[in-house]
Amino acid sequence: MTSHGKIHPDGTSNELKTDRSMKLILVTLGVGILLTISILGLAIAILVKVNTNKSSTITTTPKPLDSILAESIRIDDVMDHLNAFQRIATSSNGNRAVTTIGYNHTLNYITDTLAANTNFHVSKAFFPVRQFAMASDPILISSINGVTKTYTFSKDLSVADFTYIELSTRANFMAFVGISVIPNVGCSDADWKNANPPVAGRVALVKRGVCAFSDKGVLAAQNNAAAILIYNDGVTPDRVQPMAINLGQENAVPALFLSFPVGQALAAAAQDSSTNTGVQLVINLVDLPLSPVGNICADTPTGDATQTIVIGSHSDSVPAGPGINDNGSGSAANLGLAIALAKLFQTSTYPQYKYRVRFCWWGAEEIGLLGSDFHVKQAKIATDVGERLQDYLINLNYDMLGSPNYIFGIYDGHTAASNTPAQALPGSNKITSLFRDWFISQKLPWNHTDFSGRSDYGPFLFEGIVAGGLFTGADEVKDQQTRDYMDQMLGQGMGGIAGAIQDPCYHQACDSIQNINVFAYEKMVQAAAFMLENLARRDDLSGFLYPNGKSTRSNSQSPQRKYNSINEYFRLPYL
Ligand SMILES: *[C@@H]1O[C@H](CO)[C@@H](O)[C@H](O)[C@H]1NC(C)=O
Ligand SMILES: *[C@@H]1O[C@H](CO)[C@@H](O)[C@H](O)[C@H]1NC(C)=O
Ligand SMILES: *[C@H]1O[C@H](CO)[C@@H](O)[C@H](O)[C@H]1NC(C)=O
Ligand SMILES: [Zn+2]
Repeated sequence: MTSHGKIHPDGTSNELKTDRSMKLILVTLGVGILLTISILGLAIAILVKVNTNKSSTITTTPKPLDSILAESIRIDDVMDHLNAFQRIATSSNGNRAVTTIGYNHTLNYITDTLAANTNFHVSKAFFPVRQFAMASDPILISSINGVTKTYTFSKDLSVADFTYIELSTRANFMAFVGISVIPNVGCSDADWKNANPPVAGRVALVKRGVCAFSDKGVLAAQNNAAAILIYNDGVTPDRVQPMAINLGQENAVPALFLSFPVGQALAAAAQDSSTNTGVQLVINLVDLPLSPVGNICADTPTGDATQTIVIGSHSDSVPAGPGINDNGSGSAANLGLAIALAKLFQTSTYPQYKYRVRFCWWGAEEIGLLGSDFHVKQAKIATDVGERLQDYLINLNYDMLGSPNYIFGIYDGHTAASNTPAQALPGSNKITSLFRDWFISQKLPWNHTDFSGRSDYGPFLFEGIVAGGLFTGADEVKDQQTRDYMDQMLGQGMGGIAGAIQDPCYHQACDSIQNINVFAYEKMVQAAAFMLENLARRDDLSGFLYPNGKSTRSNSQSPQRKYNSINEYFRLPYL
């Protein structure tokens, strides 16, 4: 997840990274064919290479998994769930994104399968999500000393002067409105207060950088800007054109994204007191209702509800594709784990756990961790025993477990954001070590991955709940050293492809059932099962995870939420 769902602190989106990585690969491979064909070809090449090599070189003696649950879980069963998600996507316009029928079918499949195979208590909680679609192309016209200029809108960002920002509110300026250039990059309230002329009632022009785009949007609204125009910073050639971004569910201002030259020219004109500069803008939206999105949780009927282990994965895909690796693989693994545990509990030889286990499928991860965030917010105000945040000991998160050019990635507790509550750190580091030791015992290669809170564990971690998880890679390129290390551990040729993206179908239509490396996926599922059993069999899990004691923040103590609310690139169809 360094790769995954990441927006850099300066607001660089995944898309740009993907773009760059793709360019790198295209150059490396010297392929001059169409981008889509290359992506598909690459995915197939990686899978063929890895799968072919698997049969020839992998050692045959399976290692004991050090976990009855891990031994009991069958990858074929997990693949059945994944195939079901693929069938749902195929029969639902190719994806399982929130607000689509494919998403509803996904939720139904999860609840029906749980009902048929477990005696767990299943609950669904719905929360409303804002949808966004443009009714017509947005319009941006400037007037500088009476000379008007109409800027080019295009969905092809390489030719666009500007583009819309998702979850912009509507605007229809009849007259030209003056511009206020926000000093620095508009990340502090002081920047906004120091704008001259004052920004209230004017259009704020602010450069990309330093903080999340949504932070700039919040400050624009707080300072009563009539609209916000964000522009690229031109620092490198790939930071010139406008960007497709999303300002988040809570955005309350009209917003457009400008190219660097357009933003710079407007800023220069607006700052020159001898000129009279204003803009007109029109942002016409389709009226869409709030869409209900569901979280599903399934609880073991036994175990201490005030000491709950939460295992989460997200149930939605991006609109671009079926989302089988991202994040069908996590969802199916979670389902497989829940069912395997229910089956074991029904045997007399497998004692019940001391702790309750709550398996959850979060909705709307792809548009900003909305499902897990909603759940944590509810838990913070809940009073029922077992539903309160204080009842949670740990959140394990599984998202993207079968990337074609995989790594065995373990969230690295040491890379938690600096504002993570201290009580969550020792336990999170222990989870990292436990996973690492398991991979070592299995003679499998392993790598650390980023733990900055940009997936569904983020809201838990931010409230001081220990977290951990696994991740096989998204839009990062596998380097030579990592490939060689994996080759050395797994057998020559098993290490995948150096210089290629870990999941070349990340957030694309080709993220289908073909996009899963079953060998890697099985290991990750086993690791997840090992972790659950290892934790659940401890006498004093709370003492293990919170050696210095555990408290849960009250609402008033929580600082403004600082994990990124726009963790994934998200674009609804253009209506
Ligand atoms: C999905 O289910 C929700 C909740 O039951 C419902 O309101 C919504 O209309 C459904 N969406 C579609 C596309 O069927
Ligand atoms: C993965 O781990 C190996 C062995 O420690 C190391 O050489 C390699 O640099 C790591 N790769 C990444 C991307 O961290
Ligand atoms: C899949 O789940 C993982 C773990 O929660 C998460 O990090 C990742 O963002 C999810 N995948 C996508 C595409 O969101
Ligand atoms: Zn994603």
